[in-house]
Amino acid sequence: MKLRFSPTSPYVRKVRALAIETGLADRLELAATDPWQADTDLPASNPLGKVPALELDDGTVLFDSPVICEYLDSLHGGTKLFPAAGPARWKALRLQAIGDGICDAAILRRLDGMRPAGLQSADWQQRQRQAVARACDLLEAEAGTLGGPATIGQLAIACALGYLDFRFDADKWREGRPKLAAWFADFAKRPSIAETALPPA
Ligand SMILES: N[C@@H](CCC(=O)N[C@@H](CS)C(=O)NCC(=O)O)C(=O)O
Repeated sequence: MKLRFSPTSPYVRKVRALAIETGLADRLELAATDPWQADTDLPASNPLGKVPALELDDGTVLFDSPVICEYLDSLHGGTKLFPAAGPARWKALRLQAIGDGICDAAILRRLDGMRPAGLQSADWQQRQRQAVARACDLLEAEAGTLGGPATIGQLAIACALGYLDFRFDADKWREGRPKLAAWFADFAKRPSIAETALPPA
């Protein structure tokens, strides 16, 4: 299997973290792909032009990261990171949606901030900043439920918080959110998170 990846993508990090958690990392061939390069061939694999994209040996290409993660989770016989059914499944998927949503909003804000000054929208960036702040507030309120066996939910949250550290360190998301900060400090010691740390910004 070939994983098309960018080293700074929090969604790619989530996939790689899941592969480590499930013992599948050795089965992933990593293919560096810059989705923003003008002549990239990425759209031939993923018409949406985004990483991660997972090219299977039969030619099938899977995207986006939740689909790739659930596919990889189906390949091993150990403890599943996607609970099969019931409240545990919805809890994990909801957490994944919060984590991925934080990344979505943070990336929209960053992309707008990279446009020429006259084309940027302070309102748009503020909207995304507030979405991230509200999601972090929710996680602080629910921090007591983040313990227990790791699922795709906690992996997604950890990758999202790592991305905030990487791109929006100045926002200091830990301020006023001591429980979430403590949970992240502990969870980030897992090899799957430590070994996939984003490069220096
Ligand atoms: N929902 C997608 C988001 C993927 C995504 O936005 N990837 C970014 C890199 S972090 C990308 O490839 N962006 C290129 C683009 O938007 O054209 C997922 O979970 O995989």
